[in-house]
Amino acid sequence: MKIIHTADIHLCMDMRHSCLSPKAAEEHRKQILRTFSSLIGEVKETGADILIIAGDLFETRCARSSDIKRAADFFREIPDTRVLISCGNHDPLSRTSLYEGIDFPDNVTIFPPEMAAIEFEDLGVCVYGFSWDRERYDSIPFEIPEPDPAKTNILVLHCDVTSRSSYMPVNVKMLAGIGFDYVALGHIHRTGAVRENICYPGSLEPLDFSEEGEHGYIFVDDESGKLVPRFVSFASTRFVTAKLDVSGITDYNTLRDRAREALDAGPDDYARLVITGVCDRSLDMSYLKDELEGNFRYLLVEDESTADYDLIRLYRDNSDNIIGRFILALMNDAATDEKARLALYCGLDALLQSGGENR
Ligand SMILES: [Mn+2]
Repeated sequence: MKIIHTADIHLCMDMRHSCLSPKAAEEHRKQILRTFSSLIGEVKETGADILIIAGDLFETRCARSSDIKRAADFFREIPDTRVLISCGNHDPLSRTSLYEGIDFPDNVTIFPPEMAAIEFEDLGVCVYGFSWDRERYDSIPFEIPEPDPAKTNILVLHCDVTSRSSYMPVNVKMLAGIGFDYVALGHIHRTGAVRENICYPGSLEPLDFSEEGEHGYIFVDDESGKLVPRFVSFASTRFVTAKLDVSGITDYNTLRDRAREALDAGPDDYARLVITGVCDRSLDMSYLKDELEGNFRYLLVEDESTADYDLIRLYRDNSDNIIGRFILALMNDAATDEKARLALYCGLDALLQSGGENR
């Protein structure tokens, strides 16, 4: 028996928290749909008996019923695979849910908002699952079922595995002790096995710069009667962040070359470059974006650097006010102490912003 376990696809998400431009966000939204379509191809190719979607298939606030219909049509392409959907906090099965009123094919089961068991006698498998019908659960709203040792038992849960959470906190130790052959989790967007047979696949495609690293799904295979999960990298994009300390860099070519070196990303990736340190006043960071953005799917440059001030001139122009006194107090220490230097520059940033003095 082969199972493909995915979760947190967030189809239709508008990416408004992603820091991408509206155009890049729209492109990523389409990419997520393309990747989901490829996953359906993967189901066909591997001949998976079961496709488990452990919550957040959709971003309900952005989806239209035609989008849900599109997903239902995808499932029509894999009639021999049992598709089991557990709704999560982003696509809860409420009365007004878009899942209602869409005609899903016979191979699809959407778990109800109570713990339910779906048995496939031909496979000797019983799959337990639950759909959220609201956006928060401070505790588990059901008893975890007792599995029948004569069968292969799988549990599907969209939940958190920390002790305190508003997203259905579940005690992993307790869960591991119950004896399920496999527990298919959803909700955490980074892939990881919390126990050998209790896994989060993570989001199928990463959704923003907080979702670095590899993304994909979990392929579960039956090896001599034991279910063995294996992560399969499947996403077409990566979100990559690099930090670049520009202290001491005085010419633009060096800045550009260091930025290139720092960004370990390619044309399919979303790249973010965070500029730190003390920046030479003559360097304009906007050139960096213009010159490098063609190397990536999208480039975000965040300038967190502090400007390198002309202290002598600034002191001369402000010797009779607080800016001059501030420079005088820190200037000697700043010559030898990096912390004092940063304190001086950050303080000047704040003072000059409020006082209207030029850099
Ligand atoms: Mn999610």
